[in-house]
Amino acid sequence: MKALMQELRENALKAISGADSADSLEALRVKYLGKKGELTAILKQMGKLSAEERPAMGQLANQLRAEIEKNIESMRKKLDAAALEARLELEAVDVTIPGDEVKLGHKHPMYKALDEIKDIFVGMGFTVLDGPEVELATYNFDKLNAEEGHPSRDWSDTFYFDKDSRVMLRSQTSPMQVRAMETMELPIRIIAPGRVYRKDEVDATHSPMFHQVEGMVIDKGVTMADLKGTLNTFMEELFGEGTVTRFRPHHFPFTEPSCEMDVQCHKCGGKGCPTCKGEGWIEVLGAGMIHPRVLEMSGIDSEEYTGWAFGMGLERLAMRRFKISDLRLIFENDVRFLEQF
Ligand code: 2NL
Repeated sequence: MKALMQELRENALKAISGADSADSLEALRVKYLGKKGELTAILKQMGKLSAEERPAMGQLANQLRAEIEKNIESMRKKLDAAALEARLELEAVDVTIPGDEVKLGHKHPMYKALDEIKDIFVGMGFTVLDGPEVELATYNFDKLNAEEGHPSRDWSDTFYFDKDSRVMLRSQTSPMQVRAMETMELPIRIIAPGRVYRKDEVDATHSPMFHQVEGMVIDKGVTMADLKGTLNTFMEELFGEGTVTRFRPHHFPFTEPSCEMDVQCHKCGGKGCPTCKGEGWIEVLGAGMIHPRVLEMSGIDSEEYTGWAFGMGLERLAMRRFKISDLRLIFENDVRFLEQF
């Protein structure tokens, strides 16, 4: 029996040291120490031994079991460590390798200018509106007091979708303001920025698609003084404190009286230079007191309420703000141009 156990020990320890996985290790444990394993088989022969021999043999068997278990356990630890090592190696990340460069874009200069404009008006309590670019002539012209035959309604100026000239690409963002007058509760303080379309040939100052920011205030007791005060504040916020402005009389069908607003040339301080084409002043927007008929057409009592409105071209403002010389640069989206802002 002793010889059998000796043989089992040698075989078992050799097999365990050669095991290559937790599974094969478990199989060896069953093979040698399991209920139907080799050690059990040997112990079954204990009956053949004399009473004096049995305790010593039993002790030997227990020692052998303990030794094999210890070997299995230490081999299991070795295999676990090796497996972990292998996984770590496989999943290793070299944090010193330079990363792939992520090319981040940024806002278009014109939309940067628009963000500044929105911030200024929101700061003065205005709400920013958004609306459709395909419009009804009713909202683009009729309700703005631009009656049939008005030059801006001409087919050579406006993109129509139908032969009756009722559906069109909006030529100004006023339709949104008309919808606001019809639906919003008074008083109203809004700006309406967005794309507008007119049949213009492309050159350094014209494009068939451009951007406008319109705005209006309607309340009881609103006067031309509010118009001038608000727009002066706006220009100072946008172009800096001390910006000098002036208002000249003008004509629009939807406002009465109407005016245009100029900003004194920042380059020459009003003396006249190439930037202001020798004028000393740069025209920045059109504005006026909303025509009573326009208020009435949208259901507002012009005896009780008055209001003022303005409209300005966003591209021209951005060109001035960022010293851009040609309108086409704004739309071509040449990265070499855009990267400068
Ligand atoms: C310009 C002039 C202007 C308005 C737009 C407006 C809108 C409504 C009622 C009354 Cl709903 N007026 N808008 C008023 C005055 C001038 O734009 O030169 N834009 C580039």
